Amino acid sequence: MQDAEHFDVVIVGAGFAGLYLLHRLRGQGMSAVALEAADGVGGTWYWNRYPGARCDVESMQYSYSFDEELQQEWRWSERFATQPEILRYANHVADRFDLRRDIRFNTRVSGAEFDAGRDRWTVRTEQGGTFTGRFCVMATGCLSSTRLPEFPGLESFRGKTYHTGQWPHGGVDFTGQRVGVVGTGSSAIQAIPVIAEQAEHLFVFQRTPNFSIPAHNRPIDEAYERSWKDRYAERRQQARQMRTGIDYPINQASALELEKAERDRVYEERWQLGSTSFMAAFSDLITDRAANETAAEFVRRKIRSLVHDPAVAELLCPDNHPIGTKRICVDTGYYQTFNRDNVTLVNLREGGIEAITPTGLRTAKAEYELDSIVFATGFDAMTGTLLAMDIRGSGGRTLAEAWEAGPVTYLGLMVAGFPNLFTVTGPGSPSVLSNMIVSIEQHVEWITDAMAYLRRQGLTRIEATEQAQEDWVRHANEVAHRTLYPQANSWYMGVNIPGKPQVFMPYIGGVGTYRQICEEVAAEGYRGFALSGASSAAAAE
Ligand code: N01
Repeated sequence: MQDAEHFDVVIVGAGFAGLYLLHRLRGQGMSAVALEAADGVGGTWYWNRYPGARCDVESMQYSYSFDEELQQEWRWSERFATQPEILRYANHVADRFDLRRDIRFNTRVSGAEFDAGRDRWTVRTEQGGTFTGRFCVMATGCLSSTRLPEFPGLESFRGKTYHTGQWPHGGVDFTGQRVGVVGTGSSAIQAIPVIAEQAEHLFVFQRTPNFSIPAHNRPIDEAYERSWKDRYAERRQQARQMRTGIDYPINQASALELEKAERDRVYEERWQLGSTSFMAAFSDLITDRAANETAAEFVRRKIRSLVHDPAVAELLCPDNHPIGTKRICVDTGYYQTFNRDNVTLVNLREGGIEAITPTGLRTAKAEYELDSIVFATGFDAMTGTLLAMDIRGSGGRTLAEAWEAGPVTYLGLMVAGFPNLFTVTGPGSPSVLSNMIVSIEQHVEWITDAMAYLRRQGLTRIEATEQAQEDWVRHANEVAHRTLYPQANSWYMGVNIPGKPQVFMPYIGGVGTYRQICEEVAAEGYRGFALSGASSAAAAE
């Protein structure tokens, strides 16, 4: 066993959260190390290298705002950046701020334990390392544990299999191949049009059709770039106050106030604008089923107009959830891809996947010969990565025990019984419902400010109280159930993982509102957190 290494803060993960944490903590004169399972920085953008992968938040907004020179100097090439460009950006940030020297790559954390006598965390890695810190921050991302359903016969398949979330670094050439894609979520909807251009034949295995809005991606021209950079401070500030953390036009009117023709004109404008701002066409789309249905039906009409074969179009029309209650997808030519001769949509509702065979895939209705299978089957979202580690708080209680009935947190930042352990964009915070970089910056700043506050006060421990956690969970549930979101079988609800407790995990109160609550909590001396000091010897460590 290697000797333990000691820091003020142990960070798990070197994605966008881990990188900014390192930078901020260094600025505060605190020692920190980031433990990263991959051999490079970037988190989500390191792993998700599937064809067509790009962000569905505009590049000018999906980027750090903490450094004026960085945001002025970095130049995005497209309205929606590709995965390679975002990864280049993450690497640029790591180099620019000289962060790599505090990152241990190829280092996967297996567990973390709180020592209540010394107010310190001991973090262990699969590689045999031990790291201790006054604080431990889980910057582990929300979509970092891939999910591959247990298809019988998977290991018998003689071709190649891939998961979108663990894509080979060298890329994959599907030329001349019969390819199957399982799943039709955001990842699949981006990958399918690109794979279809390469493969000899593509079979898309769909269980649930999803709503997708065109990206209308384009290169960023000088004028557009200037329209952001000349007013960056103001526009970033605006984004921080928005419900989603994205600065886009919001219509405060109800969808039901207008005549159909006028309402459709508004939807058409949004469709032309593209991307997730479609859901801001009216104010009541996520709270009123009738209003929501007008938007859903507009998109279904679009699908019917884009897809030539009426039977295929009908299969692609979502029919079992309100629009937006599963993460809305953003695509480039997704629906049109089904007009290609080399693409077949297979409806798994007529009979699901029974087995993977040595030569392909068998459903209850037919057998498909395949050279490669791409599983775009998603993630054990928000809690999967945290619960994969053996995390033990006060009295040795595990996080798995604390979250047996679903994740509970105070503000998505801390869990009662786990002092000095923070989660970035954890369950109970806006997280996956928001522009992740905006939420990451807010969390990192709040967390590091809290650490600095403790230090100034000569304190060594911060912990969410049971009461504050209970109140927050109740509030978060109430807000969620005022919306249509819990009506969908989504990964937000944990439905995609067998046995996972079904609770709505992110906080839907909005990024702006949430930020204000966090600021008030801090201004009131960290209301709802118990702050204390250890012995003077421990405090000096
Ligand atoms: O995963 P998903 P994802 N048999 O869980 C299907 C973010 N993201 O990787 O709906 C057959 O959404 C499953 O079917 P069903 C974004 O937040 C962002 O696509 O369960 N099918 C579904 O179709 C997103 O929401 C970006 O019936 C099975 C699919 O697999 C999140 O990541 C890009 C099955 C899984 O879809 C996750 O997206 C990509 C089975 N046994 C991702 N099991 C952008 O920023 C599962 N499925 C653009």
